[in-house]
Amino acid sequence: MPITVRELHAVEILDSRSRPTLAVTLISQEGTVLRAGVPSGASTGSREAVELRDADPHRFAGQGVLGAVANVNGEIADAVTGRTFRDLSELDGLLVGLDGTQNKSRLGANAIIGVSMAGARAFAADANVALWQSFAGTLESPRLPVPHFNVLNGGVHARNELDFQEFMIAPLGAPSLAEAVRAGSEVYGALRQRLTDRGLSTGLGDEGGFAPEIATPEEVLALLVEAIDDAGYRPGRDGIALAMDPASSEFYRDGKYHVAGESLSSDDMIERYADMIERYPVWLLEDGLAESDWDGWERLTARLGQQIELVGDDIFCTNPEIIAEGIARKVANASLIKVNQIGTVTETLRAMQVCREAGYRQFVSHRSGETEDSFIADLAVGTGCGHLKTGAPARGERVAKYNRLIEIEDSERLSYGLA
Ligand code: 2PG
Ligand code: MG
Repeated sequence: MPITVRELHAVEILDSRSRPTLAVTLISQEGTVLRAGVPSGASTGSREAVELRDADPHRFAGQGVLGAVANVNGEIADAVTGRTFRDLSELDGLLVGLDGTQNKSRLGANAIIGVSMAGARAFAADANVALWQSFAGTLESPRLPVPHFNVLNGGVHARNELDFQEFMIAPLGAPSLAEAVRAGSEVYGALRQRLTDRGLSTGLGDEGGFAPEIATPEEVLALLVEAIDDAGYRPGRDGIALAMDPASSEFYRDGKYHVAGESLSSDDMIERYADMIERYPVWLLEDGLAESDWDGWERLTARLGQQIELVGDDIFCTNPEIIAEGIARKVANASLIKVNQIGTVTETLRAMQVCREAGYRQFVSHRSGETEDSFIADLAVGTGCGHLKTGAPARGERVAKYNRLIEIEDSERLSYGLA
């Protein structure tokens, strides 16, 4: 059913890292009020849609978003108020056209994605279905995703010495979403205890995982296996598997990867990963190599692509064209999916479609800077993508998404898992 926009409004709010972001409110002709909170990344790909920041050193150290807010309340509101849209792609198409740039740098991807997310909610509300149901039929059948809990943080998301950014636990063998969340929480607790026993810090990184002073990724993987065991679960694909996002573009300099004091070539990194996979139940590796290291990615995929899921984040930027290029070059076998990385919900769904047609998996993701908006939980369920990462099983902005999944499971009879 078409919707008519009665009112559109944005305001500057705070994200989970205490940086400004946008909250967008769209009011439909019928008076339904729809809101969206805009996420924001720290380890960003260079080809991401551009987040507009004010660069005014007197406000929020230059991070303010009053310009983006003004674009929503001015130019975008003028273009959409009183207008009727057949579907979300028509609204998103108008936003992309209005911006007029390749990377949404004029009006700001943060402004545009907020309007697009609120718009998606307006179409769902108009059809009288839950948000996840409005995505049903676009890709796979709706399904509850395996949550990937980021329990140990390093890289640019933490102030410790660990170079790898994210270590996740994935309850692939859980019988239901609720049991998967329970497992995530119990292992998180067991890990806290292990760290305390060793006299290591239980301070948190940006996504709610612990950020202790541990130098090497192998030490972390060993610790996670112990914590899974402590909590009474089986480490492995039939129980709780491990996943990593080293976010390696962040420690790639002068053609080398700088890990724990060592300087490694792409091939050194590939062999290091091969060794980790051999010794620990790692089932998924995201951004194992840098966004500019396409040749390395080809070799990584040839070497490990049959054994584990290789997810492209910085290298693909949820961009359908770049993903298509990756598919042609046999780079990775899955793509991370972040709505603000491409800037509209319609283009996000297109990126997922490109993946699906090539047999690439889609891994829906939050950003390190988040709001309490749980949009991505519905996106992951409705598209049936099978797995999602949205931080630790702790901190309100992360837990909001996991709790939303629990609510959906409670109200619907959907299957859980990747298969
Ligand atoms: C990532 C993300 C989310 P950021 O690298 O996958 O975990 O981090 O939002 O900082 O890009
Ligand atoms: Mg990443």
